[in-house]
Amino acid sequence: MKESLQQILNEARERLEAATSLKDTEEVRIKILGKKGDLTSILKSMGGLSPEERKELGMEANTVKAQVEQMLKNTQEQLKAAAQEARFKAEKIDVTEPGKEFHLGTEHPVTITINEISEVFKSMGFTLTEGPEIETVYNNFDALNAGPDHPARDWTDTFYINDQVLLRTQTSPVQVRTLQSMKPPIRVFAPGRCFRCDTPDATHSPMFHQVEGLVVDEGITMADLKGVLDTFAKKMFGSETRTKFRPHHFPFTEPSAEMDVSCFKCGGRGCRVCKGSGWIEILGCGMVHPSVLKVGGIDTEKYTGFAFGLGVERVAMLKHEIDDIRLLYENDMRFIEQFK
Ligand code: 2U9
Repeated sequence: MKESLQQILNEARERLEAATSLKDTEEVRIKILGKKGDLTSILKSMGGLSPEERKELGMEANTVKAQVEQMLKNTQEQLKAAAQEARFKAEKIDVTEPGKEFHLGTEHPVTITINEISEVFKSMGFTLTEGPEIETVYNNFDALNAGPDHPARDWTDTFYINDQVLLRTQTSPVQVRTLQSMKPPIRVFAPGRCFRCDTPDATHSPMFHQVEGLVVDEGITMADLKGVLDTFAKKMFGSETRTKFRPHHFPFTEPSAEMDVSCFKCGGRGCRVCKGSGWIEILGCGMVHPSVLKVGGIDTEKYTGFAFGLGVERVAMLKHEIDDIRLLYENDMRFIEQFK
């Protein structure tokens, strides 16, 4: 057995000296120290020896084991060092080469405009609200007083998912949810994505963004609407901005109006941006229709409210003199980076 131990040690030495990879060293380890390895077999077969022989041979076997382990460790370290050395030799790094350009994205002009509008309304005490883009037909149309034959309901104008669910065509359903979940005083605004079946052209996109607002409290009148929206216009387009309100019609507001601002480019003299008129149409607004307030369980004897809605792309395009809405969705960095 002593001879066998010596042979094991010699074999280990020879094979490890010849090893060229970690796989070779692992094979040596398994052959000698593994569960069915040569040394393990010897240790197992020592049961039949006398106690003295077992003690002596045991000590020698342990010495051989320690030696093999040490040789394995040394060889593995040498092989690892050699592999690293070879890699370092093979890889050449040109430290004088210029680094890769790090391209940091910029905020999208639609995001910038939403943020600007949001800051103005927040400064006037409005709270930001959000809701789902997939809505019920009820929240998008019925609750907003759009009768069963309202043209906007047409499947050619609206993306229906089924006869009760659609992609919201405006952010108004967010305020319907607000009316149903909050008690007055209410002062919220809702920016978000909307969808309509429009063929894309220079002024239309099937996906666009709106910001809508809603105020409900005791004693709210058209004067509050005009005051808030005139302040918004001055904060958004400059303190010299003047506003005018023209009568209009929406199913969800009565009376309804559209608000024009004096042209922020020419100050009202007439230019390309205002198409020579001196005025630019910016938003729609009105006093919330009592039927809509009732849908939210609001006591219409006690409370009144006003609402408004504006198209974000339209504001961004006017402010930055962008003449084609499609430029906003192509995500060409050369275009987007101009709004940093
Ligand atoms: C509730 C009650 C009333 C939201 C309003 C408008 C007027 C409006 C358009 C402007 C341009 C949409 O992007 S656009 O096409 N919107 O003119 N929106 S009042 O009125 C509401 C909303 C929710 C519960």
